Amino acid sequence: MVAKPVIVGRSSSHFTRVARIFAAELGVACDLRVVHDLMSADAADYGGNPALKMPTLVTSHGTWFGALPICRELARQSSLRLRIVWPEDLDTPLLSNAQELTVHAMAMGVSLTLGKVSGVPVDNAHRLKMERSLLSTLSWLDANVAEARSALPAERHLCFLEVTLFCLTTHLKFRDTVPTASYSSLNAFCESFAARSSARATEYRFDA
Ligand SMILES: N[C@@H](CCC(=O)N[C@@H](CS)C(=O)NCC(=O)O)C(=O)O
Repeated sequence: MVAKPVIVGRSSSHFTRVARIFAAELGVACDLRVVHDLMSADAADYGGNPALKMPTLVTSHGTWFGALPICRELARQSSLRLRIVWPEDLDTPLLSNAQELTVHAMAMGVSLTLGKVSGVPVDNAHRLKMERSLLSTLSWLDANVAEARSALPAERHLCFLEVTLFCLTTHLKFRDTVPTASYSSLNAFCESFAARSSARATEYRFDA
């Protein structure tokens, strides 16, 4: 049993940052329990997640696996009544595809980073395909981010699509996964989102 909710994850992880930004925006104080060994095969190191993935949210009344379920639980726990745009609210092809491709690119980023640290050769066919997939997904997102954002409800406080897009784009730069300088629309969006105190409080860094 824990008094204060705990997010199990890493300060360098983009899915963890999504959860932490939601926690900060929603005013739900959480501790971070760092997953120190990325190669650990012990679910206990990931807050009990048998998939050996982070983030996990551990609270006094239950444990949630994965960024989106965690964000939903944080919203339930929050006393603030924020207007949040969730993936199921994205009911046009443009918005729905933007969300799908953002989460896909995040998963590609995870696989490419793990491939790099575990020594997958640069000319490995699957690695090359993942890189191609990531780059073409980023081009699509860059071309569509402005129109997609202008189609979002104007009165929103928080939007899962925007938070994931921010965490994705900034993480690619942080980990140098692929060059990002040419994605001017994505970078412009990130610059404005980065001014939020939730973004400033969760800047990527490698945990000690
Ligand atoms: N479906 C999960 C995916 C989480 C995920 O891929 N997390 C990465 C860190 S950003 C991870 O656990 N990486 C370690 C690994 O894949 O071994 C979510 O939405 O939270």
